[in-house]
Amino acid sequence: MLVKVKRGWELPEHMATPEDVFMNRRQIAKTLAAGPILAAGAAPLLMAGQAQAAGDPTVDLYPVARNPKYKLDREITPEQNAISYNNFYEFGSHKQISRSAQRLSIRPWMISIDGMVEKEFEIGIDDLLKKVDLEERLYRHRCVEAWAMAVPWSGFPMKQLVDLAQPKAGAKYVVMKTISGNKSEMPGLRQFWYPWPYTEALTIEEATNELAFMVTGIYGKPVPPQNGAPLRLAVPWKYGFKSIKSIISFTFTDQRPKTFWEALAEKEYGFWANVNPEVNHPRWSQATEWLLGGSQRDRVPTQLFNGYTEFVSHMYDELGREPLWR
Ligand SMILES: Nc1nc2c(c(=O)[nH]1)N[C@H]1C(S)=C(S)[C@@H](COP(=O)(O)O)O[C@H]1N2
Ligand SMILES: [Mo]
Repeated sequence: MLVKVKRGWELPEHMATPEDVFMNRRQIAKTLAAGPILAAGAAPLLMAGQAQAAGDPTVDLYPVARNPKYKLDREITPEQNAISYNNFYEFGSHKQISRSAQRLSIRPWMISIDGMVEKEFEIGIDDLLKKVDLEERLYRHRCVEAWAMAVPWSGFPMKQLVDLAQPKAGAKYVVMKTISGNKSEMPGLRQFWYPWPYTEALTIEEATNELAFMVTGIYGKPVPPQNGAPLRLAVPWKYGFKSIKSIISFTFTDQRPKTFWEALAEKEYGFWANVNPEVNHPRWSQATEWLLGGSQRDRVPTQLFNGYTEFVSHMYDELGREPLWR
């Protein structure tokens, strides 16, 4: 039987919902018992991960020229914070997954473009990189848990991928999925109560908005596994969970899918997920945020659409709750 458990010891910014809803006490006990074993096993992997980063076949592509159009209102987050405080539940439902993520094998990496497209195809990440124009962009990132960062991503506009895919006229959404299945590479997948694979989606209008960015690099280097190698999304006007990592498929469809967090708790993590300081999470305020590298006590105001109103407000009602095109 599934019992609703309240975990009072959790920090408010911890995304506790799925465990609250789906974990029973015995599962919690098992998960806690497994923790130290996983941590001990991860130690030698750091070296392997460093070797992999050094051997990334795309290392010579970076740095790429910065597009000056996308400006920040704050300092760039120190690299060490952005690459060591992560959400990537496939490696565990806590922030310190950067070591264990080094076991993700990122070559070969095939990406499937399918569904309502002129012609379905698969393409390897290195071939895809030859067909797109890489640039660097400074973007803010706002997690629904109320931490935020500002990072230099490298990558290409998602519109270039949509153009390559040639969606049919009736397609309305593009659904993206994260690699899954290999539990020795991704130990978090053993948490069977999550609806793997991690799935996200945008409307085609959102996906072709100039801000929607496919990330392949960070801080002038290939993006490391913990941040979503070799291909992840950055949609900075939405809460961070929309920015799906380590993508292996793009499916064009006229049906709105159930996304990963929406399937777990749709009232807390809805489909649109536009950053909005006036709509609180049921268990904490979204009015302010704290910056990675700083103190959780130093809060800065959160902005509607995470400050990207000029680029995206035309797509939604004035509160960003619903799209206008429906
Ligand atoms: N596949 C996958 N993508 C994911 C997540 C995840 O758990 N799995 N977490 C999301 C959340 S909640 C956030 S805030 C960002 C975190 O990105 P970062 O670790 O690069 O800061 O990744 C998003 N993409
Ligand atoms: Mo997040």
